[in-house]
Amino acid sequence: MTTDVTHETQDAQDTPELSGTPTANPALLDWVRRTARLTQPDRVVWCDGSQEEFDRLTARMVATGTLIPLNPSKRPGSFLARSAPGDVARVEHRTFIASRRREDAGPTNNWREPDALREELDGVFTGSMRGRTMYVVPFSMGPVGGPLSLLGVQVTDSPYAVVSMRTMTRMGNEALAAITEGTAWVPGVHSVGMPLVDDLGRTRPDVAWPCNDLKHVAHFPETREIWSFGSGYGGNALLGKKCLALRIASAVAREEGWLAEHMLLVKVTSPQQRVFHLAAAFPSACGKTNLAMMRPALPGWRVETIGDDIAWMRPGPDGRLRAINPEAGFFGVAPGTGWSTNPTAMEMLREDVIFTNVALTDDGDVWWEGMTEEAPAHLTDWRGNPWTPDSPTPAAHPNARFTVAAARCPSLAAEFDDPEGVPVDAILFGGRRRTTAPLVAQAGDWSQGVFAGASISSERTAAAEGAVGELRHDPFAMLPFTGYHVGDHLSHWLSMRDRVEHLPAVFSVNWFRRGEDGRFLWPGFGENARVLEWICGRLEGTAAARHTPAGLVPAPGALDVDGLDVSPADLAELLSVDAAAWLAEADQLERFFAPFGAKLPAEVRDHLALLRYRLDPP
Ligand code: GTP
Ligand code: SPV
Ligand code: MN
Repeated sequence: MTTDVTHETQDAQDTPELSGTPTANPALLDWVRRTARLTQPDRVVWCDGSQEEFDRLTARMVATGTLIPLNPSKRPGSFLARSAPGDVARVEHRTFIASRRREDAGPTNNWREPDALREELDGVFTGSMRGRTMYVVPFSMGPVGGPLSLLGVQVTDSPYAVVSMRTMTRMGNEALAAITEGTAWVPGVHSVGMPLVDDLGRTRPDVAWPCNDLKHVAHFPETREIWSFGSGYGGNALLGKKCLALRIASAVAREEGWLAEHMLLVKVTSPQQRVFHLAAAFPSACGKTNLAMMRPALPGWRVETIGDDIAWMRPGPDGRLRAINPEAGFFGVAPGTGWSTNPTAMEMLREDVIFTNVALTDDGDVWWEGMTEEAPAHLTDWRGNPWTPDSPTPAAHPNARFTVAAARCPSLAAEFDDPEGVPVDAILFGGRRRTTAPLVAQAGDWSQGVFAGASISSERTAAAEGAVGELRHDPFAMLPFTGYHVGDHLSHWLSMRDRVEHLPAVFSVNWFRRGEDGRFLWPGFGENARVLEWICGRLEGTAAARHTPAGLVPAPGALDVDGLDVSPADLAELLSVDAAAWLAEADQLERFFAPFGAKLPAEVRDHLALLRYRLDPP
């Protein structure tokens, strides 16, 4: 699927000398100039974030085969992108944290010595944009100028990254205007790593999804820089998201006394009109988008969306933890999203969406596994091949994604844009566990809550390269996203006790428990409102609980299962804490914590001992 690219000539500010640049910020100009000298693009374009710019770029990507326009009568304003088959997910083994001291990156990150990494990056980025346009993309994570927001500038040779950044961040002129001389901003250099002109000056044709087998997703938390090479996939290429808003921001947050976390953020209103704000950390593809957009199955309850992936939480002047969603859009998992599981998302996806690696229907619409119960008789799969329900491979890639503006979300809360954020009442930690972890358990206090966050483990999903289904520890659902030592992350969480007067309550949840026959014991999705009701009841002091070694679970009758098709035996299993399984869990945790060494907070070690003591009193 190679397409010859006619070289773009219609861009206005198109000389590498940067004539007519829309900023006078010398540091920014100097950085752009140096980056252009290194990567050697044909031209440099400053992005303004306008609709005209978006239309121009998408039209060009349609012409080059990067985007397929969908049928406007089915899916107006929408496009399908098909990535290269090897560029479909985050590349954790090629994601690097560079710090002068190895122990500042910790045992769970791929550490690199900064000078050595810089030299390596200089090599791969030299001439990497030859024959292409380098776009300069100014953006803000969080409302521009907000007290919890951060500014960034991404340069990229990927127009797909540009239009995605426009949807996912506050991108363009307003952000650029905020980056005045002396203002802090995070630079990010991104190249798909496929120059169109080689060292000898020979040209080669472009392809629909350029990328490189060699990938680097590199972070320098000490100097607050990002360098990403070789991939066009979201988490590797949209630098505002995981690279800035989690890996760099988590390090900034540690220094400044706040939290940058892999969390959804929702506003929950009870039938009595009591309002609660919940933040929840689940690993990738484990239900954040679903919970963030949940339509409660319980009458009178309302869930409104603030964020579905990232939350920044700072101690507020009111003594509470105040949170924003730093993003401006949703980059969500398509498979499994259907009218029965997430009708809000289905409505949100009616128009103005960029889909990546889903299947194409014969009438120019999209389809993925789980969208409808029955698959269409014929499709074009995510690789561009004919597909029928008899085909041995899925029609959509399991990590196929949609990119859509938050404004399109019908359940978006009015507080979404509030630069001051919302006060967090409860934090939920969860994973995908077929056994062991109960449906819901409350931590006795903040310290036990930190232990619960540190103890998350989950079956691996398709969101990152690797074996799907394998159980792995994923503390705070941040294993691939913390920009510093994981043990310091635990200490930092514990230290919030000294910074926040009214701390949120902490709960663990698990929607994924299965019976011996393999079926889910809990119906999940909208029915998870029953768990939220119990959680809100705990906050109000009205819901009853019983003690288990793993925390407080609903007392008999305290969880509303009225009208639910869950047998008493299944319910008992869902709320059970099996001593043998939990002792094995404790052993695994001890092994996981061992490489943290002296960085494992004593308090966390004590909670592990206490867990064992409660499970098996001497
Ligand atoms: P990232 O965007 O990768 O960070 O992930 P996410 O946590 O937002 O993932 P998402 O909500 O898109 O999770 C998608 C997967 O979780 C799909 O396979 C869903 O079907 C499944 N899922 C979500 N909620 C539930 C639930 O309550 N029960 C069950 N059984 N599956 C669920
Ligand atoms: C995740 O993998 O957790 C995502 C998608 O939210 S990505 O932005 O690609 O990391
Ligand atoms: Mn995520």
